[in-house]
Amino acid sequence: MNTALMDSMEIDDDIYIHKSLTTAGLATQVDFQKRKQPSRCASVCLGLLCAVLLAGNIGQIIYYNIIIHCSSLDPTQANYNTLTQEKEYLQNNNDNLTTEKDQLQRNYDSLTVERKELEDRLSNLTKDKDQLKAGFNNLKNAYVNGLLGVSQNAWIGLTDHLKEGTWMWVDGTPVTIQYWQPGQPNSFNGNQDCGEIVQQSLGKVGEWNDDGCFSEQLWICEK
Ligand SMILES: [Ca+2]
Ligand SMILES: [Ca+2]
Repeated sequence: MNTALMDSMEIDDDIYIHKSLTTAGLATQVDFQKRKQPSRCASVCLGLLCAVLLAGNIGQIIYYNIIIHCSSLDPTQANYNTLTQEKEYLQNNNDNLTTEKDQLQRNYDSLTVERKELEDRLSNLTKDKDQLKAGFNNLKNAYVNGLLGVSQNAWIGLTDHLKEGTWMWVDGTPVTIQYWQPGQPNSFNGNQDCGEIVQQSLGKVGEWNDDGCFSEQLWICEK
């Protein structure tokens, strides 16, 4: 067998060398193949490790590109978050404004009640004032009437000389309370522009009449 020959020898998976080998050569070939087996296992393991690492890298790329990258740059999500914050801000503002509105409404209602009370008080005071003024004028007219004798008349400072039918006191103040006799003033013959008091029975308020300012008679003035 030292001279036995082999027609071919497998050096690796793809290459064959045609060579005549001796027994020693064959032993060398067997030793070579034995030394070659760990190298092939290491290559396989290295290949598997590379595949695992490659798969890991691909997974990381997918994770960052699809999950993290997409979630962080998703404009729809970002807009939703922004709109949610704006909604909460506007809701808080709306709540504050509603509270202020309610407080202002309560203040307005309170002021409305106070205003109505003040208007009622003013109206009552105005009525009291008018009643006091009417009472005072009655007393004053009755006092003047008491100064006159029976059937006696007196000028009291009334005139419509400036404008027919518009009576005022000679100092220019308007006449607010009037005591005209029934049917007076009648501006008889168109020349009655002065007012006089016509004496009434004692205890009554004197009544007024318009007469011609040319008539000479008693006059009474208020200081
Ligand atoms: Ca007149
Ligand atoms: Ca008259």
